[in-house]
Amino acid sequence: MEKHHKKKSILLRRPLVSIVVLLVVILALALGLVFGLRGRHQNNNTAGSDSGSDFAEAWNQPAEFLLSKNFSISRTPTTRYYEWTVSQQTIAPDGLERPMLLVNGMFPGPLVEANTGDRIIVKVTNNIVNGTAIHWHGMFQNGTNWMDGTVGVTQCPIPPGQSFTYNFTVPNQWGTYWWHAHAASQYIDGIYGPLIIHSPDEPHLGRYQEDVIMMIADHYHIDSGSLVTWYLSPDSEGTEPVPDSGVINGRGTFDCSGDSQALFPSGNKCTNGAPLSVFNFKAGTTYRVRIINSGGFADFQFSIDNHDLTVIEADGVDMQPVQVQRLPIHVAQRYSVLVHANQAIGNYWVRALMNTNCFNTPNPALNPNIEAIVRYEGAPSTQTPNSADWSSSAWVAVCVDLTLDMLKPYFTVPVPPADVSYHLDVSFQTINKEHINLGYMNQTSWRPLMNDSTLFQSQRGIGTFDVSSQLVIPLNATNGVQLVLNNLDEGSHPFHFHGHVFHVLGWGHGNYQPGVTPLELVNPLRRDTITIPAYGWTVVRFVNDNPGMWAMHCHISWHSESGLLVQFESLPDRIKSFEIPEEMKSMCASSKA
Ligand SMILES: *[C@@H]1O[C@H](CO)[C@@H](O)[C@H](O)[C@H]1NC(C)=O
Ligand SMILES: *[C@@H]1O[C@H](CO)[C@@H](O)[C@H](O)[C@H]1NC(C)=O
Ligand SMILES: *[C@@H]1O[C@H](CO)[C@@H](O)[C@H](O)[C@H]1NC(C)=O
Ligand SMILES: *[C@@H]1O[C@H](CO)[C@@H](O)[C@H](O)[C@H]1NC(C)=O
Ligand SMILES: *[C@@H]1O[C@H](CO)[C@@H](O)[C@H](O)[C@H]1NC(C)=O
Ligand SMILES: *[C@@H]1O[C@H](CO)[C@@H](O)[C@H](O)[C@H]1NC(C)=O
Ligand SMILES: *[C@@H]1O[C@H](CO)[C@@H](O)[C@H](O)[C@H]1NC(C)=O
Ligand SMILES: [Cu+2]
Repeated sequence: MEKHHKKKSILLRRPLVSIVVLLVVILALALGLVFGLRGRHQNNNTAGSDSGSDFAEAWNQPAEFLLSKNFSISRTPTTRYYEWTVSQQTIAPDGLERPMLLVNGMFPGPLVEANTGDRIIVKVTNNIVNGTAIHWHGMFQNGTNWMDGTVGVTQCPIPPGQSFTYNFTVPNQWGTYWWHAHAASQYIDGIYGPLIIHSPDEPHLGRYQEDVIMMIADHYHIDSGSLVTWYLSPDSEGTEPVPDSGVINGRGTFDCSGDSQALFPSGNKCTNGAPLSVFNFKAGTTYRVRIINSGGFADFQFSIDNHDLTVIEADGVDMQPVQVQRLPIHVAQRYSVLVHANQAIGNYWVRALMNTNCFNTPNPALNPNIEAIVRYEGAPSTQTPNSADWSSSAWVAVCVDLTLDMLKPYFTVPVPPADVSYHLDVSFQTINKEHINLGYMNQTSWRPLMNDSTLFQSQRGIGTFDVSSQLVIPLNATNGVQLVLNNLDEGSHPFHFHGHVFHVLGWGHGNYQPGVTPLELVNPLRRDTITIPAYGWTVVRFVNDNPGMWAMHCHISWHSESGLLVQFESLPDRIKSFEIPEEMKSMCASSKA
């Protein structure tokens, strides 16, 4: 196996054979759609489109994303019960129709809202053709690792036609989270939504009057399965699929004439002038805006014209307030910002500008300026904003997070010692024979087990895992763990750790030089998703006190699909005594290897 670095062409080459393969896949999908879904376009949700052709009248801002002030923030635990059905439906989020995978017909999917201490129960019925699973992004799942919803790691997929009930508590965290499918690249096709945990103990509770969610995401006109097939073929030469557009709370707008120039023209029905999301603001009110990057690939720079943003939370961790005008947010990260409606009555652009510098090929169809509208009460509802983008605030051309000195946690938590330390390299390598570019954590490129999970294997005590596809690091003792992550690749990677928050001691460009680069050991940033810079490094620590099999992976969907995932087997002795519901084992029996 000869390995060399990811090869990238300036312009994407698309040999005819690649297009033919893709068209065949799309055709197969379209046939499935015709037979499976015709006449099922109807849906009665506020956030969906009632039919592909009439999107304009059907789209409404999901009302529930303006978090109800009627929600009682309380210390009295209760159970929040949800029933969800995952199905394929054709909608046109940006004006172009395409089949999507949706929960209860909604895009984004339903809000999960609870208090710290509550139990969350979600019965998920799978009505799509493939197995699925739902991950509760950022939840510690302490003592319920098997509810983490990660195919091949903590469960087998929920088979088509079957249901599975997730059931977990949230004893010691609050803030802005989200949920999404963790089976193949399915969340890119629409299976995601917000997960908000409140608490009377939130330090910034008294600083705002209203609470609103903005889920920003890149959007593709071709189903993700076809895009992954292409990406993991020699034709892509390691170039990721670049989005066609983007959405804020499920809405965007696309110039239909661009479809024929797209990297992958869809040929689908398209209507110009799809409406954008509108956020109604009242002058004088302070809003907590919860920004969630629920996309698959793109890093965004978020801003609201004329309005400063005061960051107060990152990935569920309260921050000391810090003011910015432009906020970089990578895939799977979340921020809460305070926005004071202190400007003249009017309409203002909300901008989520995709950082196209971080794509390695352009998509001629893409307008990277993804927008929504803040509309003050009393402003004309027909007017397009004529507000101007911040000129004073620097645009950062590389995809990196806010610097560590800007993100200081509100509550200090002692940094665990480096009782054990692991070094992991992130790279892409081409397998010579097949000319396929795969992601590697050290020398392992992850492939999900489909009829088993590493959690179940650990419980059965199989001893060793298949190192060709599963890099599992056992962590036997309840102590501090340090990870040195070196990125040998030319792209940045937003790494997410299930079940934990990282203490981020430092990051930088080039190779990490122990002892040369000082690490932050007093109240460093804590969060669950960190961006490792291109050809850069990050040093993190965490406490190994949460038993289970935990994935740590790049959240760029194309990259996790290509293998950038490592697993930590925390406290294997405790895993042995997990009482995992029998029905989870039976889901393995009915899934294909
Ligand atoms: C909140 O409560 C008020 C008064 O009880 C009621 O009028 C309103 O409809 C409620 N809003 C929501 C979103 O439930
Ligand atoms: C959820 O889990 C709790 C604790 O194990 C259990 O008592 C309860 O019956 C479960 N509920 C459902 C609907 O599975
Ligand atoms: C189902 O899975 C196959 C294999 O991964 C994939 O090619 C296909 O696109 C998936 N279909 C849907 C509707 O997600
Ligand atoms: C990963 O590879 C590096 C470099 O070869 C090595 O030092 C390190 O121990 C490996 N890490 C693990 C967890 O195996
Ligand atoms: C963890 O425990 C296993 C089984 O007891 C043992 O084989 C392994 O060497 C231990 N690893 C460490 C790093 O202590
Ligand atoms: C998990 O629970 C154990 C006690 O059961 C506790 O010691 C530990 O701090 C918890 N960890 C997290 C991340 O919640
Ligand atoms: C998964 O499938 C393979 C091949 O059919 C089989 O050998 C293995 O026992 C299965 N694993 C489980 C846990 O059922
Ligand atoms: Cu990545």
